[in-house]
Amino acid sequence: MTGIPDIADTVGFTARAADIPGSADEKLFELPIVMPYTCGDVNNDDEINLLDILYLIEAVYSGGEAPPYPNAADVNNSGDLNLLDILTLIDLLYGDGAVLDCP
Ligand SMILES: [Ca+2]
Ligand SMILES: [Ca+2]
Repeated sequence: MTGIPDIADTVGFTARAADIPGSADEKLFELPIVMPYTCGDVNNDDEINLLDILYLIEAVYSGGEAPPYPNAADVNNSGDLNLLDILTLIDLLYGDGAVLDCP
């Protein structure tokens, strides 16, 4: 198996082993996929704070560098990064405490 997962999930696969005399056995394995980012941690420094909001503003409006894990910045799970993600982060940190929903 190869590739880079873009969603957290569980991947199942069956491994089969056989020997020359003809004996064979197989076993099902499940591999949990854990995403390497924290939702809302736009700059991937293990904290969610004002720097994440500023990073996202720079990326969305000033041609700044894209977030290391764009899905971590898509906090409303809309498929793109825009003002709504920025406002959601502001609400999380300084408002009523928005619930983040990343892909
Ligand atoms: Ca951060
Ligand atoms: Ca979004």
